[in-house]
Amino acid sequence: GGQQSAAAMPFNASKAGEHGEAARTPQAGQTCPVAHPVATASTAGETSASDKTGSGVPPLGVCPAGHLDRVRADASEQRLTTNQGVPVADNQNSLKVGLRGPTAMEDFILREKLTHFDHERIPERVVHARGSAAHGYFESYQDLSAITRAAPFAAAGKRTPVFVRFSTVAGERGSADTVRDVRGFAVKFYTDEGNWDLVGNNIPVFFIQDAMKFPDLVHAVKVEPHHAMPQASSAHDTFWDFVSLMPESTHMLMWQMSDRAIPRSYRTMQGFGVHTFRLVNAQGEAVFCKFHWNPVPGTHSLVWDEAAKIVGADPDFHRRDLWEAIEAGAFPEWELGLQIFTEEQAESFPFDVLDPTKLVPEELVPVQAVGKMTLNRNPDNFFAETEQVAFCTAHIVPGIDFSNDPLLQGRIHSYLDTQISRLGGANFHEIPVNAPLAPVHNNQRDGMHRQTVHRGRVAYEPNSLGGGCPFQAGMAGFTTTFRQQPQPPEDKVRGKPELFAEHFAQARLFWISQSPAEQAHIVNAFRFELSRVQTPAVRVRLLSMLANVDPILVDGVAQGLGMEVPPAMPPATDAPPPHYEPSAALSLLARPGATGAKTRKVAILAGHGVESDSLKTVYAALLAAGAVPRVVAPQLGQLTAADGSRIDIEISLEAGPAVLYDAVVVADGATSASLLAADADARDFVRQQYRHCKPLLALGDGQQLLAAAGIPATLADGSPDPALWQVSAGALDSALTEFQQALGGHRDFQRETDAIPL
Ligand code: HDE
Repeated sequence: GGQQSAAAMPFNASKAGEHGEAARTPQAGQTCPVAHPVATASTAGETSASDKTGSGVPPLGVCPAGHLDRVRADASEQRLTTNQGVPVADNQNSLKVGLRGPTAMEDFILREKLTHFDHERIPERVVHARGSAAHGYFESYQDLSAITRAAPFAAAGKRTPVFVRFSTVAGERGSADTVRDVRGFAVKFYTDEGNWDLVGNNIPVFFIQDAMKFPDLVHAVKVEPHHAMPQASSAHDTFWDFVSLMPESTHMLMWQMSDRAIPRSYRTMQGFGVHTFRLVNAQGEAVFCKFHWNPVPGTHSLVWDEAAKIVGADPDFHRRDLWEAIEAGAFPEWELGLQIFTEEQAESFPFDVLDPTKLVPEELVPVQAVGKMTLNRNPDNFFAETEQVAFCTAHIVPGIDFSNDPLLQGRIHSYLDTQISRLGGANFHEIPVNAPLAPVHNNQRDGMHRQTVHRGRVAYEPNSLGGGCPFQAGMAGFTTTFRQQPQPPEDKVRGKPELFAEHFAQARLFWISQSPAEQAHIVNAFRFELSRVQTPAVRVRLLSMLANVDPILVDGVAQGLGMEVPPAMPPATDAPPPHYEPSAALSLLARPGATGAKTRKVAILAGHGVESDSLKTVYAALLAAGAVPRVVAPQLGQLTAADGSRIDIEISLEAGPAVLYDAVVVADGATSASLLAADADARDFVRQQYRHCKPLLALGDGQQLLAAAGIPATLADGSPDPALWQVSAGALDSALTEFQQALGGHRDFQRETDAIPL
C-alpha cells in the first residue's frame, strides 16, 4: 500500500511549488487570464500601447487575420503537450535513474524539447536583417483599369490585404533602429490574382546601376570581415573605399547622408519602388511607372545627435513606435502615388529611366495619388510573420511588369534564391504569411516541408487523365504581350548605355533642392562618416567626387575634415550634364503632414511642489489633441503638488530621457522648479530638447529650469525663438495652442546655429 501511494505521489511532494506540482494544478492567482490576442491592447508599463493616442484597441474585423486564422494557436485553457500531442505530466524535471543519477536516454520529452530549441534560429537576411512589420490593407481611390489590369486597382474603394515590413539594411537582426541607413519598405499585396510584392526603400535611387555590383556593395558596407566591426554603420573604410571608386553612387550618397537616413518613425518616411516598372492594361498596352508611398503624417526625421543617443536610450525606437501606434488605434497611413509616362516620353528625358541612380523629377512627371494603405494589425508572432515573410521582386501579378533596369533584372533572381537557404527549401510559399489568398494549382511537387496534400495521380501537363487540369489561363493569365515598338535583335554585350555614365547632375539636383538646415546636416554627416575613415586617400577620393556636385558642399566637408579640396574626379562622359532646376518635392520640409500633434510624445517635467491645476490642464489638452503626454520626474512614485494633492509619476528622467520625446513642458511651481534646476538630469533634458530643435514650453516658475540650463530666451540674432514659450500660468491657453501646432509640424532649425553649453 505504502509503495503504491509513493508511486502516485510526485517526488518532492513537500516542495510542490518549487518543483512542478503547482504547474500541474495551477492555483488561483498563478495563471494569467488570456483574452483574444488582437482585441487586447497591453496596458503594462511605459513601453506598452497607450490608450492616450486613440481608441486603445484596433477594431476587430477591420483587417481580419484571414488566411492566417487557420494556423493561429492559443494555449489558454489547454494542457501542455509534446509536438506529438502527448500530454506532458512534468515540465520541470528530466527523467533520471534515481534522484541523483544520470538522465535516461529514453526521456523523449527532454530530448524533443532540447532538439527543437537547438534549431530555433534560422539564418538572418543577408541584408535588411533588422525589421518590423504589420498587416493592413490598400484601398484604391479609383478604377485604374484603363492603365492597368492589376487587381488592386480594379475599382474605387476596393481593398486588398497587405503585409508590410520596414527594415534597416546593414545592421544585424539585433541592431539598433535609429542608425544612419537606408530603410527598406516592402509591401506584399495579397491580390485576387496572386501576390504582388513591391519591395522598395525609403530613398528613390540606389548606389549601383547593375546587379553585378550588389555583393560588392554589401560586402563593403557590412561589418569588416576580419573583426566584424562596425555594427550597423557605413562609417568605416571599406564602405567609403568602395563608393569613392563607384561615382555612380554619388546621388544615393547625398540621400544617405541626409536626414532621410534617420527617420523619426517608419510612419513618417516615404517609400519608393526605385526602379521603373510597367503597368499593363487588358488590351496589352503598357506605360512606364514609378511607385511612391507618401506618409499621411508627413516626412519627419531625427537629428543626428538625437538618433545616436536613441541607439542607447531605446534601440527598438522604430519597432516600438510602429507597434504602439497600431495598438493604440492610430493606424499608420500612406498614399500610393504613381508617376506614369510612356516610352516615347522617357526617350526625351535627359537621363535613362532604366538607370536606378536617377529619379524622375516630379516637375517632369507629376505624382498622382491613386490609393491609400492603412496598417491596422500587429503580427501575433514576430518569427512566424515578420521573420518568415519572404518578399520577392519576381512576385508580380497581371497588370504589373518589369522594365529592363539591370538592377531590377538581377533582383528578380536573387529574392527567390535567398529564401531557399533562409527558409530551408523551395516550399516557403506555403508558410502562412507567404501563402497567397488566391488559390494555388500547379504540378510542382514535393520538396522539403511540403504542406499541401495533392490529390490524384496527375502531376504533369498536358494531361488527359486529369481532364487537362489545371489548365492554362491564356490571355486571362499573366502575359507580357504589351505592344512594344518592334526591336531589332541585338548582340549580347556586357556594358552600359551612354546616359548611365553621367553621375553628378541629379546629386546636384538633390543638393540644391534642400533647405539650408538640411544642407548643413548633409555636410555634417559626410564629415562624421569620413572622420571615421582611417585611410586618408579614401577621404581625398571622396572629396574629389563631391567636387563634382557643388562647391559649397565639398568646401564644407573638406573644412570639417581639415583638408584641402582636391581636383574634381574626371567625369565618365564628355557629354555636357543636364541642367535641373531645384525640386521642392525633394526636401523633407515639403511634407509637413496632416495629423498634427497626434501620437507625438510630450514630456511634462515636474517635481514635488508642482502646481497641479496647470499641469492637469496641459495634460488634458495634449490628450485631447491625440498627443501622448507623460509626467516625467527625477524618480518614480507620486509627486506631492503645491496644493497637497498627489500626482502619479509615469516615468523617471533616467528611464525616459529627452531624446524619446518630441517636445517638453516644464510645469509651474516654485519648489518643483528649484528642485529641477538643481538636478543635472533635468537640466540636460531641456538642453537636449533645445539642441534638437524641439518645442519647449515653460510655465511660470518652470522658466527657472531653462535659465539654470543656460537656454537663451531668443535666437542668436535677438529675434524670438519660434519654438520656445516661456509664459505665466495666465497665458497658458494661447501658448498651448501654438505649442501643439509646432508639435505637429517640422522642427525649427534656426536654433541649430546657436551655441549652448552641454
Ligand atoms: Fe534587396 N535584397 N537587393 N534591394 N531588399 C534583399 O532578400 C538584392 C535592392 C530590399 O523586408 C534580400 O529576402 C539584390 C534595391 C528590401 O524582407 C536579397 C539587389 C532595393 C529588402 C536582396 C538588391 C532593395 C531586401 C535579403 C541588387 C530597393 C528586405 C533577404 C540587384 C528598391 C525585404 C531577402 C524584407 C532584401 C537582394 C537591391 C530593397 C538578398 C541582388 C534596389 C526592402 O534577396
